[in-house]
Amino acid sequence: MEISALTRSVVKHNHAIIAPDGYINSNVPGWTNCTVNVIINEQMGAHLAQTIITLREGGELQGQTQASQIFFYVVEGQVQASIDGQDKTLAAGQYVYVPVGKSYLFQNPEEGTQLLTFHKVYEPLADHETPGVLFGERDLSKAPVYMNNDALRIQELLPNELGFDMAVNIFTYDMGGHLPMVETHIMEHGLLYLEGEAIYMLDQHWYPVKKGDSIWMAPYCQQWATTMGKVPSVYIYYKNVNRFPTVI
Ligand code: UGY
Ligand code: MN
Repeated sequence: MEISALTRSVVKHNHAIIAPDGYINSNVPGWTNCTVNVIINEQMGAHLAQTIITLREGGELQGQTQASQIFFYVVEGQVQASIDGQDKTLAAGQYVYVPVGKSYLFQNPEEGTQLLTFHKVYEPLADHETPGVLFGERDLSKAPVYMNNDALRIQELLPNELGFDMAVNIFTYDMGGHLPMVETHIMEHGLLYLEGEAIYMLDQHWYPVKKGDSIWMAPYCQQWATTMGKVPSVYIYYKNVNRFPTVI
């Protein structure tokens, strides 16, 4: 019997695990016939936002990016996207990066289509072009081995160019895969588990996690993870990159 007073979700000053059992829906102007769950935003102390959107029949997301760029990833289902005049049907595993100041429309979804979004205020860099709209897809053949460990593969979904101030990667851990060290770093992460189960260590706390769970890691939140069970664990994650590290 499940007990409604228990959850795996936690919210701490420098990290959070958000499991779907605690979702409460938000209304977002321009996003209709859908449920929106705001997983991470600045109210937590974060410098990114992450949402998960589930579209019903007739669901639509219409808007214009302002100060923030938005990365949209199709977790399940399919939907038609029109981004700044470019039209494409996006299915599970496909994504579009929408830079600042561009219009977007997602419409005619399959019932139950789930989208993940990452939002970050764009920081322009002198002498480097603001990135354009970019479509792409998950592809394990484009995921090189990470730190000489055959059980770990990372696909970078955005180009490694200084014009970009955010990265979004897909990290696959085969059975037995674990981070080769405890990471301690300035970059922040937002993350969604796409497959499997794992144990995540955050700020010296240990958490069992699985497909559907999201994690926020503030800068310098110490992190380590290992896969668990008989199938690989896979997550998609955000990271801020490529900008001067201090205002001092
Ligand atoms: O890119 C990263 O910092 C990545 N290795 N961190 C993580 O997966 N928690
Ligand atoms: Mn990291």
